[in-house]
Amino acid sequence: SVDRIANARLRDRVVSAEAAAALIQPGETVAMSGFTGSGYPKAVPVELARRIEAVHAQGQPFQISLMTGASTAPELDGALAKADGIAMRMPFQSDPDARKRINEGKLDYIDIHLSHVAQHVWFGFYGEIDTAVIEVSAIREDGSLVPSTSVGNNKTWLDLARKVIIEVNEWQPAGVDGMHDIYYGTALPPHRRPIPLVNANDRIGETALRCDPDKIVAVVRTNGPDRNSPFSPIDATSEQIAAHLIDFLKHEVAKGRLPANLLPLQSGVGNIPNAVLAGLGKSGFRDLAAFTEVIQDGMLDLLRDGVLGYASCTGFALSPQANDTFKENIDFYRERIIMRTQEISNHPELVRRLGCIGMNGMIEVDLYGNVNSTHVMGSRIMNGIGGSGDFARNGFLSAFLSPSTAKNGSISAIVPMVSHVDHTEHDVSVIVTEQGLADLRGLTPRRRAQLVIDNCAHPEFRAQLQDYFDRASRESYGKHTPHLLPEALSWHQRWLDTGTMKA
Ligand code: 0RQ
Repeated sequence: SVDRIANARLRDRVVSAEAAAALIQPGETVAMSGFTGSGYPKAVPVELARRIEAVHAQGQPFQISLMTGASTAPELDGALAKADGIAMRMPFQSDPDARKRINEGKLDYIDIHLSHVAQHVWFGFYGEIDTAVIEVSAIREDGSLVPSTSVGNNKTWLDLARKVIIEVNEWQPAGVDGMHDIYYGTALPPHRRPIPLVNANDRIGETALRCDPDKIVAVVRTNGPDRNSPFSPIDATSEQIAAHLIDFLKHEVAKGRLPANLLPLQSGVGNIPNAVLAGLGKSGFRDLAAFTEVIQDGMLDLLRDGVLGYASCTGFALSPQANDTFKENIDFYRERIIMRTQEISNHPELVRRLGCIGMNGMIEVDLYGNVNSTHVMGSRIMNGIGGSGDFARNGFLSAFLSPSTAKNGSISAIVPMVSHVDHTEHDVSVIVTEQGLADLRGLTPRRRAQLVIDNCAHPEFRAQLQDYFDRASRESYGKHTPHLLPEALSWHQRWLDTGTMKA
């Protein structure tokens, strides 16, 4: 087969993963590729974790600050967290070992909007980047780098890092070449210009990443799969949530507020968004478009069936089965998928211009529509805000989806006051649970509260929410957004004390 490293100079820099990892020093800020389990480096982080453990065994300190696109995999976040090798992590992660350390207060984690990462690093808010470790699918003869299954922040990492380690992963399909669109027109304020993208499938950039070859200190050959975790089968709750949302979208079309083929869809990852996509496939919609961060199984199916004409993303989250389909039909998908940098896939200017429809999961929502996407009981982080805020704040409308209860019915996802706020009442259009849908647009806080109780709350918690709302409406200091302050977070405290939010 053809050598994936077509540039002779860079072929001479091929070393083992161990030798490459030895180039990373304690205290460095290391920026790696990877977005929702796709396109992350497979070998160097594992070797780095091994080296960190060896140094720790000798009683010496060794930690790095770690930045990526979004979540990665056990071979990256997991290995480095287990080795206690991460001092600071940003911007999004979902690894159980890293999460545990973050929640024990042993790992500093900074959770920011995914569209902010590149520019905040450019602005200098995170200091200098010492090393970038980037997975690619190939190196072209001219030395340009063909990304693999995610782009994330790779352009920024390659532009800013002092030294660069490239992993060339032969497992990734060679046919991804041509799927990417790397925009080099970003500048810093006050020199910014409009981004020339007006349709979700416009190409505005180049198909490969540029990198100064003098900065590339090592090239490592790998051959390993992306994380590719399977989705659970779609359950009844997810199906009901999906059905309510799809009915709503049809209603909006009937009212003339949305075109018959809707507006570009953004979908979070997880079983519920996947169920929504499956539902859309059976709903009669055609010629849909996606302008989103992540393509998961459901979107590949919609593309295959022609329900979705094309999709723009920055990464994938596929089951092993869907990944096989993707690889086998790469020529088909390359015509229909455009992978962008995450500063473009999530750009507020573009999300606003295109009028995206955001559909994301949540932990809890309060009576007035404030949404918590990240923290259990106000303090324990689950994953992070990811791109949900980029789309909720800037899209045409934003829907937040969740079962009405969690933890075997002991927790109500509808609470008097959220214990942490990621999306304020001003950025949330629609709430959906398996009970029903609350369309909060154009409603005052008190009317929103009644609708959320009536349409979305679980029957086991409805009377208790109504009682809180009625008493707050009578006794609250202000009657615009009624609250009983000593009680507003008492449901969470009760769960911590007794194991249930039920009074
Ligand atoms: O925990 O596995 O320990 O039981 O949260 O919940 O119901 O499986 O739902 O996988 O869709 O995740 C908000 C976390 C939902 C996700 C969140 C517990 C529940 C379970 C997962 P266990 P489910 P999902 C694009 C968009 C933010 C990022 C985002 C998320 C676990 O959607 O991370 O939107 N969103 N990115 O038990 C206590 C509650 C709970 C609760 C759920 N009210 N109280 N625990 N859980 N609700 C993608 C990117 O940006 C990259």
